Amino acid sequence: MVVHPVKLCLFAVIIIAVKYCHVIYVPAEPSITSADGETKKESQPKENRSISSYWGSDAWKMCHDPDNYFRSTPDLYSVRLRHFITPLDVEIRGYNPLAVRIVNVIGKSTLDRIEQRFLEDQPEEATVFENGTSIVQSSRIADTLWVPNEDILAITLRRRLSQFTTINFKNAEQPLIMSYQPGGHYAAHHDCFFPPDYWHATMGGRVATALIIVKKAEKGGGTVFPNHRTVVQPNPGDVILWFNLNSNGEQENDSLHGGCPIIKGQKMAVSFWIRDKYQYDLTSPISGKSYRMENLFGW
Ligand SMILES: O=C(O)CCC(=O)C(=O)O
Repeated sequence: MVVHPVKLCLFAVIIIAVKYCHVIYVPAEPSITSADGETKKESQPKENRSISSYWGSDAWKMCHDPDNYFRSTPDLYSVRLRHFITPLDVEIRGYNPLAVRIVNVIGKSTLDRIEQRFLEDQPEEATVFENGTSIVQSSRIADTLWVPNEDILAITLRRRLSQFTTINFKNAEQPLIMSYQPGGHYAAHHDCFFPPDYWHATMGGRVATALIIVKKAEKGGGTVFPNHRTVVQPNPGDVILWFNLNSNGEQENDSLHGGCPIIKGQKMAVSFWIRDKYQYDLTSPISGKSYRMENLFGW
């Protein structure tokens, strides 16, 4: 059989194209829009710095010796809420501003749903907000997944958190699931933005942060509050909640906090950054003062 030379050429072109198509087809670098409304490139080169260089030596030391700081017995409260049968166990880690650990308030089936969602979806490299844009930087190493506010999982979590605090979780950013592996961390930082971010005008500043613990690392991975001189080593189902702003909307400097480096195992948590507009049930302490337990729990 004689094959026509034109057909032969065509056939050869197809074979080469199929074999090397990954060279010919270069997809555009994907971009995503983060919660702060900024568009960022997904892959950016990371700078070559050790993670310890992002930490103050004090906080670094605390992260690596958490028991020493955990032992500094926190005040324990048993908070009785009218609509709850059993009281809540609340451990106070700082008063000015308030930083608490609320013990075992998220059920196992909800934690499983969060983890499942993270595994099934497409997490991204974590970013930090700097000079008005979100960038990938080694001061924060984690994989993250935003859950849209209208998603049933976000609705379930907001509803649950609203049951035991006076905070209006409807005026929070969409929840962010974070997974830290060994070497992962989030260096000490403040959660509010100066200058204000994209959402400030409509939602207000980040008055408080609620962190749901989904999985606990085997070693490392506590949440450190260097100025409160405490490292919280929570368990799955716990919520750590702290205030970033005072009642005048000014930054609480001692709300400085970070996710300690993971030495072994995996940590998974969900962050809710709560904005200060429409917080009608969160009564304010007198002007310029820190929020207190009675504001948070509505006594
Ligand atoms: O993972 C942690 O322990 C800290 C998380 C954190 O810093 C944040 O949500 O702002």
